[in-house]
Amino acid sequence: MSQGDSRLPGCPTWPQDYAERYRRAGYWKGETFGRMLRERAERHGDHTALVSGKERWTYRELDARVDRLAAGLKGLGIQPQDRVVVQLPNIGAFHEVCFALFRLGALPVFALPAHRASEIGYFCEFTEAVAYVIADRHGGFDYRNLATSVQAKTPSLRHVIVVGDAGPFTSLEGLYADSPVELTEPRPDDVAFFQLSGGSTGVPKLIPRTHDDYLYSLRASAEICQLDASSVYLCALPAAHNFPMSSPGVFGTFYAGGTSVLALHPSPDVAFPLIEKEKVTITALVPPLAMVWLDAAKARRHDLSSLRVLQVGGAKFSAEAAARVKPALGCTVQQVFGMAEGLVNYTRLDDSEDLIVNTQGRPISADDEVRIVDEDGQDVATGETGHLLTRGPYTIRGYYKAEAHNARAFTSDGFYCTGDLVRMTADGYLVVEGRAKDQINRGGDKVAAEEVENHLLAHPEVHDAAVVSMPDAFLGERTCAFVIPRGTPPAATSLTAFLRERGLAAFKIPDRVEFVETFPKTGVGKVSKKALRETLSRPTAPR
Ligand code: OOB
Repeated sequence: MSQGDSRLPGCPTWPQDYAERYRRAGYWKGETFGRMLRERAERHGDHTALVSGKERWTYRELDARVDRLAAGLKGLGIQPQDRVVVQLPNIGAFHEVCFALFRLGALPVFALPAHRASEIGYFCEFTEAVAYVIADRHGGFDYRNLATSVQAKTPSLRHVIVVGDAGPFTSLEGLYADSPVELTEPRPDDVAFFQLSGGSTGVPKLIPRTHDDYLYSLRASAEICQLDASSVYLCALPAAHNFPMSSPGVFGTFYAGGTSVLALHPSPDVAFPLIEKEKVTITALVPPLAMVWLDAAKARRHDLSSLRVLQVGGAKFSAEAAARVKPALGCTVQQVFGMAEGLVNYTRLDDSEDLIVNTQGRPISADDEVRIVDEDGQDVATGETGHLLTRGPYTIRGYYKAEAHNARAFTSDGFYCTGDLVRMTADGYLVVEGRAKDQINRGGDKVAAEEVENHLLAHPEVHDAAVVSMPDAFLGERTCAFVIPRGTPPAATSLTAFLRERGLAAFKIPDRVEFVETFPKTGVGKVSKKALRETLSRPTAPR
């Protein structure tokens, strides 16, 4: 048997023998998020846990506010195992809501601020969410309008909870009870929340992470990154993403008793003054942002000397760019190759310059099993490129309620098929060489080709659609949609407007649309995306 069952139906979990092994090895310590925060409040009560704008919370204050919020959420009728879609920008309320839900045993579903009606509607419906937590406005967008339309279509969604002006909905601020209430603690092996998969299929998949497995990954990450109570982590990427959440991210910084500083925007004009003021020691970026920071650092208008580690991950960081970090910012670069499904690889802070610049690191755990296989599932020789499969103490055994997909995305013995093409160096470090999954990595934002194609196919003038990546100097890749029209091609802008109206997140809207009469086919008659990508790099490509 390759998997067991968690208490929540539809969540595959580790088989008994593996669970026992991971406990015996000391990876799963039986901690929960709620208790972890309580212990930090007992140990580091007066130390600053979180900084967001003008607001600051000590561990004691954060712990107490989380208790009061958990009481208020319980008062609303939110129960253990209830799903709650959380879509908040980088503000303190995000972490208060997370930990209040963790203490209640209710399960956050971590949406990104960029998601719109298509994604949010799907998460709410698929998880039968009882509540949806938003900010009133952020980045020029009014989330209350989105909530109105999603709630109208989702019978399970009893509550919309708003940070700021709640309008017709429930105000988060009004939910903090005067005193805590008794709560039934979740079990350490319970699912704690859902992360989202970058995906390659029609709809995003939900990733169930347990207290035990996630706490192990962030505890070990904090050790690898040498975090302690004096560390100051700047969360510049969206807080809901796995990278700034747990690698080691804000949660790993809480684990170490350090301070987390939230930036509402990752641009240097927001982040650099925060680094100077809060004496930030470590932060995480995707490659395009790292490039922007490297350029902005030349102006030297801010004192960035506190920064010891710049982590870069989410997409491939070129060796040339990695080599520029130390001269430009005076800190160590750490490459991070991770996935919300589990496995995270890091270059170590004391690794040679060669490993740091030229590889994407090695796994967190001695029990991360990594296989690199050819098309037939046979292991390739060391140094050869192949498909990365992985299994281990913090890599899921299956997506939520996705039996048919799980049968393809996991081997019968429980390895997750990452869809990444990698090779392993003689020292056991991984180098990402490409991707076999039908996904575009748009500077760290993942776009599942099939999801966008399905939306395009809903357009009355579209006969067929194929979405592929095209190289881009800034983002690494952008998206191009090849479309076979039914008759006279519509304007490309009318197609992209159509996708926006369907509520697709902006980062998934194709950057370019090309109309063609037919698609090139592979030997077996499938659309050849490789050939489509090649037409984009040929000088004769249509413009
Ligand atoms: C992180 O997580 P996801 O779930 O958004 O995306 C995972 C995928 C990987 O399978 C790989 O295709 C790509 O993103 N990726 C990288 C990379 N880091 C992630 N490709 C090349 N080089 C890298 N350094 O992106 C994520 C999760 C935790 C920590 C860091 C990143």
